[in-house]
Amino acid sequence: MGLAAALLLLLLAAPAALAVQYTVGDSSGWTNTVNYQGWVQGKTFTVGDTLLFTYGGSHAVDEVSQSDYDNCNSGNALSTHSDGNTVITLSSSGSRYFICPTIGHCASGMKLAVNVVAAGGNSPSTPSGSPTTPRGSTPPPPPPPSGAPSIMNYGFMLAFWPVLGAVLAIMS
Ligand SMILES: [Cu+2]
Repeated sequence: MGLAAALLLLLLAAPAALAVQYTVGDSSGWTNTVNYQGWVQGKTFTVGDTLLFTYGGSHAVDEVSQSDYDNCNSGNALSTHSDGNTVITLSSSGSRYFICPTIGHCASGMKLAVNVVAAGGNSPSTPSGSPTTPRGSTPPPPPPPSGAPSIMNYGFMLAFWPVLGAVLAIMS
């Protein structure tokens, strides 16, 4: 009983403790040779997770609005980082947009949009009210069905209990 309760507590507590740090571009880092639309595919960014941008002196990280992301405009950046090792905490649900302000880099693809979902796993309500799904937010495919083994077990149980009953009846 104590062990079961402890395991249950662990299961309940674990999701909150599992904040993930994503290194943007993985080993390539934040540079102009990575397709960041491709990099976000299949990843689920949850409130509390962090993005780590690693980059050399020719790059920087500007967080921008969606329209400035679309237009590669760094003139109204919400925040600017150029330390080469920038950690951004995804502190709320919704979309976040990052571009490199170096001339030509954003236009050549050095731009990152992430959709951050609430820790409970629910999709955030879109603040703009737009019904369109943001790019890269396609949910992952469901896990493959694992029904076969349990069906086999069920069949085994169906066969097992009458046999056991017969054996016990014979023995008594
Ligand atoms: Cu750059």
